[in-house]
Amino acid sequence: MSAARQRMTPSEALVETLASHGVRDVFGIVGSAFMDALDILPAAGIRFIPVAHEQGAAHMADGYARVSGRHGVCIAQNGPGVTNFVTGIAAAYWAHSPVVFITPETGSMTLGLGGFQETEQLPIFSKITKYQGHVNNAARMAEIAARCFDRAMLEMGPAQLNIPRDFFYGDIETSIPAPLTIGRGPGDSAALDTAAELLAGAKFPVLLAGGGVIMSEGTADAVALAELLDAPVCCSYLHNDSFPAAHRLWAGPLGYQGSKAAMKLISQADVVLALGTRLGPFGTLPQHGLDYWPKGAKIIQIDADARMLGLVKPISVGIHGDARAAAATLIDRLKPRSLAAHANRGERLARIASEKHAWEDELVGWTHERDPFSLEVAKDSSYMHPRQTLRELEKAMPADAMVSTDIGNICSVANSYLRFDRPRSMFAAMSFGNCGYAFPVICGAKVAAPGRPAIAYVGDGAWGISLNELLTCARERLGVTVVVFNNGQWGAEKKNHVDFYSRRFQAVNLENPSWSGLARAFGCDGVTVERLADVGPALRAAVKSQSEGRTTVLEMMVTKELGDPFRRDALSKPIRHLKKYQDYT
Ligand SMILES: Cc1ncc(C[n+]2csc(CCOP(=O)(O)OP(=O)(O)O)c2C)c(N)n1
Ligand SMILES: [Mg+2]
Repeated sequence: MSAARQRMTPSEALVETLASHGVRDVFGIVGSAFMDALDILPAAGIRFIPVAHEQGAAHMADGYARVSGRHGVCIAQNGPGVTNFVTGIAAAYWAHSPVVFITPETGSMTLGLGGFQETEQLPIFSKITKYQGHVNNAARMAEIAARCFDRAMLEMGPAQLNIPRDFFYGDIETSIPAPLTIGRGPGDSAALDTAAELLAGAKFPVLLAGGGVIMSEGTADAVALAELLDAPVCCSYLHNDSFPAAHRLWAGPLGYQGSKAAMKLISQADVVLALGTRLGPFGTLPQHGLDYWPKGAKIIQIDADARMLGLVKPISVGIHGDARAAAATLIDRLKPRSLAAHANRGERLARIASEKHAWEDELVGWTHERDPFSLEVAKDSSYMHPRQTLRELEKAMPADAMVSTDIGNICSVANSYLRFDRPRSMFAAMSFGNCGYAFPVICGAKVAAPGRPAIAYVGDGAWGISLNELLTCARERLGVTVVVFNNGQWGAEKKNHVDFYSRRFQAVNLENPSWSGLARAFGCDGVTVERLADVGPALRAAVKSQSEGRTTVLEMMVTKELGDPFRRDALSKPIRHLKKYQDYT
C-alpha cells in the first residue's frame, strides 16, 4: 500500500520514510553529508541522539532494536564516520538485530576521483549486512530506504542504506511506502509432522530455547510446549532470557560459563528440540569438563533462516519457520497424542530438580576460583572475589532489569549469575565477541525502554574502549548504570598466558585511573566499591538515580583471579623451532 505521489525533496522522502516505518530515534554524529535531512528530523517527531563515536551509534541502534523488537537506526558522515560503524554493524549482524544504518557517501559527480572523505562504502559492509540498498537515483530515495527497513526485519540483521550525498537535494515525485509485514509461519507441514512424531516418542525430550524464541515473541508458546512435555529447557549461549528462569523446567544456559544442570540434562536427551537457534559452534563447546552435546539424540532444529538448518550440528529434522508459530503448531499436533514422556514424568521432574539443586549448591560454595594462579593472586588481596561480587549484584538486581554484558573473563563468569523472567532482558556481545559492546548497547536499550533499569557489566579493559559514551549519557541524560570490574588486567587474555604461555605476561596488565573519579569528570556519578556488603546498596542507589537521568559508574575493586578460559578449544602449548625462541615454550 502506498500513499499518493507527491512532490518533495529526497531529504523529505527519506525522513518521511523513516517516519512511516515508526522511527522515533536515530543515533549518530552530525555531518554535512546528511545535514539537509537532519535539519527536518524534529519536524517528523524523530529525535537525533548525538553520540561520542559512530561505533557507539551502531551499538546503540543494536541495543535499541534488541530491546524493542523495532528497527534501530544510525547515520554517519561519509568516509570516516561510516568506517567507524564497522565493528558495531558486525556485532549487530551476529546479534541478528534489525539495524538500518544510513551511509551517505561521496557525491555521485566526484565518485572515483579520490576527493574528500571518499571510500567505497558497499564492499566494506558486504559480509556483515543482510541487505545493501544503494540509492542510484534521487527519485528512488523512498523506495530504496523502505526496502532497507523491510529487509532488516525480514532477515533479522543490519541493512545498509547508501546515499550519494548530492542525492539528498533536488525535486522528486514520490510516494512513501508503508512497511511490508511478512509473517514467517511455522514451516513445512511434513517436517512438523516428523518433529511431532519424534517428540511424542521421546522418553527424555529437552528443549533448547534460542534467540529466535525472543525475536518471535514466542516465550509463552515455548513455555506451553515445555509444560506439555514436562521437558527441561536449556537457554542457548548468551540468551539467558529465552526462557523464564523462575520456571520449574528452566535449566539455565549452555555454553561458556553456563549451567552444569543444563549441560547434564541435555546430555541425557533422546530428542532435542532446538527452537529458534542456529546452534552456533562456540555455544555448544564442552564446558566444566563436560562434553555434553547428545551426539546420539535426534535433533529437531527450527530456525527462521533456512541456511542455519543443519549447518553446525547434524540434525534429524530441519524446520524453516518462526519459533513461535512452530512451537504453537507442535503443541496442536502433540495435544491429542499420547506422549511417551508422560510415562516417566515423575522421574524426569525429580532429575531436573536435583540437577538444578546440585548446580545451585555448587555455585553457592564456589566463592572464588581455586586454580593455583587464582589462589596466589587473591591470597594477599583485600579486594572482592569476582564470583561473590557477581552474586551480590544478582541478589540486588531490580525487577525487569535489562543487563548487557561485555567480552571478558568476569563478564563471562556472570553467565552463571544472570537469570531473567522476561525476554529482551539480556544483551550480551554474542558471537562477534567484541570488547566494548556492553556499554553503548545498554545506552541504546535505555533509549528504547526508558522505564526499565539498565545495567552494563564491563571489564576494565573493555571499559577503556567504550567509556567515551559517558559523554552521551551526561549530555542526553540517559541514566544507565555501568558496573566496571576493575581487576587491573585484560583478564581473559591473561588467562591464556597462565594456561599456555608459562605466565609470560605481555600487554595484559593495566594501569587504571580512578574510574569513579573519571565518571565524575564526565558529569556522571562514580562510586568505588571495595566491600561485598556495599555492592547491593550501591547497585540499588545507582539504579534509583536512573530515573533522574543520572548515569553511575560502579567501580568494583576485584582480585586478579581468573575463571576458565574462553578458547581452550583454539589454543595449544607453543612450539618453537628456532634457537632464539627456545625459552618461549
Ligand atoms: C575489540 C576487541 N579487542 C580485543 C579482544 C580480545 N579480548 C578478548 S577478552 C579480552 C580481555 C578483556 O579484559 P577486561 O575487559 O578487562 O575483562 P576481564 O577479562 O579482565 O574480566 C580481550 C582483550 C576482543 N574480544 N575485542
Ligand atoms: Mg579486566
